[in-house]
This record gives sequence, C-alpha cells and structure tokens, in this order.
Amino acid sequence: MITLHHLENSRSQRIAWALEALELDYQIRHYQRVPETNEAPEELKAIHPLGKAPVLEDDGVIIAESAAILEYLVERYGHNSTLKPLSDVDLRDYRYWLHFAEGSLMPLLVMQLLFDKIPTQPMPFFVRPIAKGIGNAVKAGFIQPRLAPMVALMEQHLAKQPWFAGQHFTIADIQMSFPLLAMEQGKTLAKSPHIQAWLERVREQPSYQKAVAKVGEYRAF
Ligand SMILES: N[C@@H](CCC(=O)N[C@@H](CS)C(=O)NCC(=O)O)C(=O)O
Repeated sequence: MITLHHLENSRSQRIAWALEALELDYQIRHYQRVPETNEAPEELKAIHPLGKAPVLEDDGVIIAESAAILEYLVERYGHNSTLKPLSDVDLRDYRYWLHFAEGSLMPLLVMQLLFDKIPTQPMPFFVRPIAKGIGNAVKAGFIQPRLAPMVALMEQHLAKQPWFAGQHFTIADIQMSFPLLAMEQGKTLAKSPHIQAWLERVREQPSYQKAVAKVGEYRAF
C-alpha cells in the first residue's frame, strides 16, 4: 500500500498530483502545521528523521524529497505513462527543471518569505523599521537580482513549448508547480504571460484537479 504523508498546504500536493496522474491506489495521512511556527509536527519525524513533507511510504520503504519521490514513482509505476520525457532533448530539460525547482528557485523564494515575515514578528516597536529596512535591502540587493533572470528563463522556455519537458506534461511540471503557484500568489508573475498560460494548463489537468480535491489548493503564507 502507498501512503502519502501529507503536511497541510505544502509541497506534498505535488505528490498527490503525481499519484493521481499515475492512477495509483494510495492513502493520505494528514498532518497539521504547528500554529505558532508553521513547522511540521514532531510526529512526522517518526516517519523520516528530518520531519519534512512530503514523505512517501511504499510497502515499508520510506522516500523523502519531492523530486526523489516523483522519480521513484515514474520509475516504479510509470512504464506506460507519459509523465516521462519522449526525446533526448526533452530528457535534458526534464532533468534540469526537476532539479532547478528545489535547487535554485525554492531557496530564493524561502529567503524572500523569511525576509517578508521578519518585520511581522513580535519585537520592540523601534526595531521594526530597522528589521524592515534590512529585509528590503536584502530583497532588492540579493534576492531580486537572482530571481528576475530565473523568471525570464522560465518565461523564455515556456514561450517555445507548452510544458517544461516538451509537448506533454511530465513530473518536471509537477515539480515546478509548487514554486510557480507560490509566485503567482505573490503577484510576481504579472509580466510573464507564458508562465501564466502554463499555470492555466496545470489547472486544467484532471489529475491536478483530483489531487486538489483531496489535499486542497496551495495557499502562499
Ligand atoms: N526539498 C524538500 C523540502 C521539504 C520541505 O521543506 N517541506 C516543507 C513543506 S513545504 C516542510 O516540511 N516544512 C515544515 C518544516 O520545515 O517544519 C522537498 O522538496 O521535499
């Protein structure tokens, strides 16, 4: 039996989408975030030592890291599926975007989220403008100059083809869905019509809709 250990409002939505796309039987074990900190609850550490979501359990085998789980699923269950690339060129893109999502894009988005949140934390009133100023300086001087070329790269790529790895959607798109849904809600994709069109195609997928019905739509914090 396959169990998806799903943390509410998290990257594990990706795995629910893949499980639906592969038409697999699975159960979901739901975990709630700790209200004060938004962290995963301690009980998830009993499944995997890092206690992060997603975690997949398949016949007693535990797999963590979204991309590793997605690759495991297509390798084990996706022989006849179209979730894998069709050509060598598509394979190169597939690998690139599968890694890019968590290796390059997510670290910047997490950093941005942290610097947005810091000034909202409890602190003496006279420190708040200083915290805000430091956050704005880091965002303008470090995050934005790195994020803007990434958005341009994704936009140029999706101007050439409908999906990240070719003419049909693959697990590379599933992996990319989390950061791009988060960016869309942060209103940072207003000038990226090809990324927006890709997000519309994502929402049109019946497997995506089935996953959302089970685990909910991602809401940026
Ligand atoms: N690179 C990992 C990131 C895992 C991760 O940080 N997951 C978040 C959920 S979106 C989490 O568990 N956060 C709760 C916490 O850090 O306590 C992956 O893609 O699986």
